[in-house]
Amino acid sequence: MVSLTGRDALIVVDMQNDFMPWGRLPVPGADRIIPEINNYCRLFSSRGLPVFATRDWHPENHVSFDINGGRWPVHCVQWSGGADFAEGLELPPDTFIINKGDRPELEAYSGFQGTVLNDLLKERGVKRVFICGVAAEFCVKYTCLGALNLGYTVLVLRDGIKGLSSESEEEAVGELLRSGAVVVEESDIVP
Ligand code: VGL
Ligand code: ZN
Repeated sequence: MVSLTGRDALIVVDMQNDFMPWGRLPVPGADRIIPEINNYCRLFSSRGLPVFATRDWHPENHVSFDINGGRWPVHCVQWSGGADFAEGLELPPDTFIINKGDRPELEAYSGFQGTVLNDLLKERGVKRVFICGVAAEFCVKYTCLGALNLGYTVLVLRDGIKGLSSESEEEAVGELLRSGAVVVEESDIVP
């Protein structure tokens, strides 16, 4: 069991329309974790704990797009509907929004890469981060590894992540466990 403390924060990774089944880079079943993530948002927010939401925020000429020689279909283009937070996602009004991948020449899977996320967490005295979102093998995994490298205790919310396939999702969770993350689900958290 895990009890929430004043040094905890929630990080919601890339819950945007383009990663939903109706989007341009769909993560199968990503919409099914929306209710769970809404629960986590309510839980943290009702305790006065900060909620951060990362957002893939690419310019049209981004290096990760297939049309520009990269490996992904065009997705999460700045200011497009696909880059909006997923329909049905209920982020608290005071959520800190962290844009990433906004430079044409740089891929940024981690929410810490090229952002002020670490500074904001430090300012708030956060020591432990609870991480959920998509895609488990990419932005969730690299955000978790980034947090571990920066010295945070990382709790992966197992019922709040979704991968491109269940096999690679499981693999990502295994890698995070071996890297020192803790894996929990909602019933493990004492509110
Ligand atoms: C992501 C592929 C490309 C992610 C972002 O959010 O996991 N995956 N850009
Ligand atoms: Zn991207």
